[in-house]
Amino acid sequence: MISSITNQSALDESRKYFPGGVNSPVRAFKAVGGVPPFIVSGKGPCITDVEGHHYVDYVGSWGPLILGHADKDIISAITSAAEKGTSFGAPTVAETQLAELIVKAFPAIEKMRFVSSGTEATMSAVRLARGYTNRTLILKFEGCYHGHADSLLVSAGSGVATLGIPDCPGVTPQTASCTISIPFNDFEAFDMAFKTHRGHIAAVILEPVCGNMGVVEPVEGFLKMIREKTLEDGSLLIFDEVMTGFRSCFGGVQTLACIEPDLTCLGKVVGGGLPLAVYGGKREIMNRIAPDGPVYQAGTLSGNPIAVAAGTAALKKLADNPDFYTNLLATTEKLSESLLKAGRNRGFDLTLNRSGSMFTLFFTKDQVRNFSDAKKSDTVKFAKWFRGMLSHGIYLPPSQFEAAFVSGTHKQEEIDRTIQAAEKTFDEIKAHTHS
Ligand code: HOZ
Repeated sequence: MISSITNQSALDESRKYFPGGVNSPVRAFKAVGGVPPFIVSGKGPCITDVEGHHYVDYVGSWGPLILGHADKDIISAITSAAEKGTSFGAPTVAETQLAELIVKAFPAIEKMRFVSSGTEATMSAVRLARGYTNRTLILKFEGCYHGHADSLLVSAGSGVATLGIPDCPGVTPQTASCTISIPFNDFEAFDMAFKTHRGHIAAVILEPVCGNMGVVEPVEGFLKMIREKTLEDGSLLIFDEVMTGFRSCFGGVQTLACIEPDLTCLGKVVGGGLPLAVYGGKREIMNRIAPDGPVYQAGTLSGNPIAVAAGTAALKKLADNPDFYTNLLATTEKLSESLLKAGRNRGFDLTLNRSGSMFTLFFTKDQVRNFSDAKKSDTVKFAKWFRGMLSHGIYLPPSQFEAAFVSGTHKQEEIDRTIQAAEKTFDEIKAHTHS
């Protein structure tokens, strides 16, 4: 049955039922063109589509799969949890055990709540910040993406940037006006925002390393300055570590940067590839959440036993392997530097931004330190690069404004295959440009 299906026929069918034929916009390949492969399976660093093509995968389900596809320990944890029941809507001991692991990795999280997606985590953290401070305004950064809650869809990255949607219809002007958005890495704009709105900003929310405008790291002192100013003004600092949480290291960017946010949002890796996310932070703040406090937030599938089992298995495996992150970093460094070299040697203007095991290749020779810089990248060239790589069996994020993710299962063989594909792709783009 599978052999008679093509990616095109699968897309034609799915378009009858889903907008764009997909269940999350970037998957439709609108920014890069072509037909998205419909995936039937994944193992380790590779995925296979309905036509039987194998790809080295650098999407990794958009970040969760740091241990690769179908990790045997995660699968066995999922299987044994499922055999005992798939959902109870009641507390389980397993939730507390996962919470203990999270607190060990993130000392700034004293108390937490499990939810099912990163969007739920950030949306709830923002509500809590407003409820706790009795203030209204939220400050975010242009090109940072914190899920699709109304108040956070202002100047957002990820799919919003990919599709060039400046203001999302359906978000009321009243809601949007409570979100201030300023450029990332801009000390002056931050200072000005706090001067203008002193005493009214409930929270500053940011990806401490951005992944949704492509990868962009904070410049020296930027996170520290934000921490100092928020403390001084009495507004909360929310780190959205949905992408970076258990990816940059076992304790996220906050551990590497030695910054303690008031609230942290986690997702992706923490769920081991299943829908689980977390928001948490200082006990005093989290005690404002219902039923201990009046800020309401709930969810039927929150703390779902299968997701909790998958997350626990993933975190235990990462915690038990002290060399995991060092090796992952070395692999990513080797791979990304070789890609950069392959392109530059062929005369392409490129900038590589890498943070841990996340990287983005921008088609510009200039530094990329914020969203305006990222938008200067030649997205037409990016699309050609993306399609070329796909045709040579390399599955990259189908947007300039996303991060590529490397997993612990990407080994020399996959790296070599990727570099060869890159050399061919750059040559082809060049030949095509000059013909
Ligand atoms: N917003 C996700 C990337 N930053 C994409 C989610 C998806 O398409 O699965």
